[in-house]
This record gives sequence, structure tokens and C-alpha cells, in this order.
Amino acid sequence: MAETLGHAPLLFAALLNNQNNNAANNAANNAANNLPNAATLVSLKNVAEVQLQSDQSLSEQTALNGTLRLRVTALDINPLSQAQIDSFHKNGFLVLPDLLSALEADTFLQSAQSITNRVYANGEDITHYNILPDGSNAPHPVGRILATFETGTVNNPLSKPQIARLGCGIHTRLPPFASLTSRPFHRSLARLLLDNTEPVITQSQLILKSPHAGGAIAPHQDGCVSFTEPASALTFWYALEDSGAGNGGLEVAVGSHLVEPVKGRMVRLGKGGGSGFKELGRGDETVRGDRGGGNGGSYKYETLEVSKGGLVVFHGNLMHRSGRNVSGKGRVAYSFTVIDGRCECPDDTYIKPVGGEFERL
Ligand SMILES: O=C(O)CCC(=O)C(=O)O
Repeated sequence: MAETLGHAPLLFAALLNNQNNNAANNAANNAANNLPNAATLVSLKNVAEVQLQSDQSLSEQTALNGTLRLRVTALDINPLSQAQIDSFHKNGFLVLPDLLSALEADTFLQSAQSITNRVYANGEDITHYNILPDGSNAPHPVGRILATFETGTVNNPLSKPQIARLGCGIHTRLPPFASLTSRPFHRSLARLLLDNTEPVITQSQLILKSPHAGGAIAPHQDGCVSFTEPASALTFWYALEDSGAGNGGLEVAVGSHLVEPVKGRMVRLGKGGGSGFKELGRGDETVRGDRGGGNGGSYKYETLEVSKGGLVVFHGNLMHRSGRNVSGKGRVAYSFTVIDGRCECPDDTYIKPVGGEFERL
């Protein structure tokens, strides 16, 4: 996995490492040096913040909300069979196909594309950040939309730098994703699968793997970022485009949630958006960057084939990763993570909002 790149934790590592704000030049440099290696990609990552609140008209939102409400009613009556619940506990994840119609998935995709277009257009609603090496001036991602970029390309070095991720407050700024996230069906799943009777949202993101450019995401557990005691993190991952072995699909280490406890947690450093990693049971020792990979390298990973509109729901302790997208097919996913509000979440948790209150699902 020499070429693997960040996921949620590494997003923040990327913020810390960003020292160059000119993504176009980075891409040109990478092209000149042939394919970039992992270190090059991470150190050249770029970040931009979208400031506008919404890209949808009220009538579009209303139409979408109406559609969603109808589907929720149907799905919430009997969300899962016992066999599905048993399978989740055994394997650590569950694939639920066709939760979004193709039309709905396209609507969310359009919303994602509208945001990415605005970032690419680099208009006045976009703020660029130059992050100092110590990360002290990094913007905090809670409640914001921050874009990070792939600065290299896989097969097409002449293409412009592609957005790799938009997070971590997608649903707080974009009404269509607020509607999707707050479906009662998700609350039912949280209660049924992890006994999360008071689920709260820790983050929501769009993960974009552009054709020929999408980078790999290193093995990790979401419970390192969305940490609680006892562990309660549950991630909902929607394929907005077909996702699988051909285009850098989600890979899971089946059953790893049973044998790989979360060994550390991501913490806030200082008053800015800086982050570090605290190993559990090691007192106050904090290291900068991400160590959320656990024993990730030693597992066998299975690539999930998820058609557009399918949902993967997975345990916060499940090791997962994804590969580069070397295909000509895009791969956009929307994900959000919940924890149980009854469980203890330390105040220095990186993703915890200032003031300490997470939003209820
Ligand atoms: O979409 C993917 O490839 C994985 C995303 C992921 O693991 C994450 O954001 O934590």
C-alpha cells in the first residue's frame, strides 16, 4: 500500500502538511516527475472552504424533501430482518442496496457537483488556506465544508487537480444532505445495530474519486475519529455512483471489528484546527498526525460492489480502506458517522464541536 493516502484522519494530516496553495502548479510538477508518491501527494494537498450555505432553490429542496419523506415512511416500518442484524454483528457491516432511487442519487450527485464546480471556479465564496507546518492555523472542520485535493493524477497528468473530499459538515450546509441524513430510518438502524438510542452526528462528508485521479484511502477505523467509551461509532456510506473493484471501491476487513479494538483517538491540539493522535493507555502522550490505521496492513480486504443508491452501514471498529481509481468511471460517496450520545466522548476529541454538543440524528 505504498501509494495509499488519507481518509478522515489523514485529511487532517493533509491540512497540517499543506504548504503550497497553488494546486495547478503542484499538478504540473507532479506530472513532470511522473507519478507522485504518497509523501508528495500528502505534502502538496490543498484546502479550500466553501462559504455559501446552499446551492438549491427552495422549490428544489421541497420537492426533494417530499420524495424522501415518502420513502422513509415505507422503510421505517420494518427496516431490517434478524438475518441482516446477525450478519452485521458477525461481519461488522451491512450492504443495503437501492435505498436511493437512481433519480434521488442523481439529485445528491448534482448537489455535490455544484459544490465542486464552485470550488473549481474559485469564486468569492471560496477561501483558501495556507496551513503552517505546525498546523496551528488550520481551520477546524466542524460545521464547515472544506475541500481537499488530489494533487497528482494516476493516468492523466494533464488534468486539473481533482477534489478528493469535502467535509466535515456537508449536511450542516447543504439541505439535500441534511434531509438524507435525518431520515428516521437511520435512527432505526443505529438503535437496532448498536443500541445507539441517542444517536448524534459527528461528521458528514463527500468522498470523490475522480476518473483516473482518485487516490487510495489507507486502512483505518472510524472509531478513532468518532471516539467514545464504550465504542459506539456507526458509519453510513451511500454510493452516489456505482462503486466496486473497478473504480477504487470501499474495501472492508470482514469481522475485524471483533478483533481490532480502537487503540487511539484523534484529539484537538491547541485552539485552532490542529489535530493529533493519542494512544489509549499511554497517558498524555500525543503525536501529531494520524495513527488510526491500527493493524490495518495484516488483514485481508474484500471489495464491496455497491450499486448507485446502495448504503453500506458499518461498525466504527471495522477496518476499511479503498484503492486508487485508475478507471474512467467516477466514484462519489456520501458518508456520515454517528455515536451514541449516552457514551462518554472526551472533551479534547478532535471532531467535537466547540461547546461540546453534537447534533442529534
Ligand atoms: O469512500 C471511501 O473510499 C472510504 C471513505 C472512508 O473510509 C472515510 O472517509 O473514512
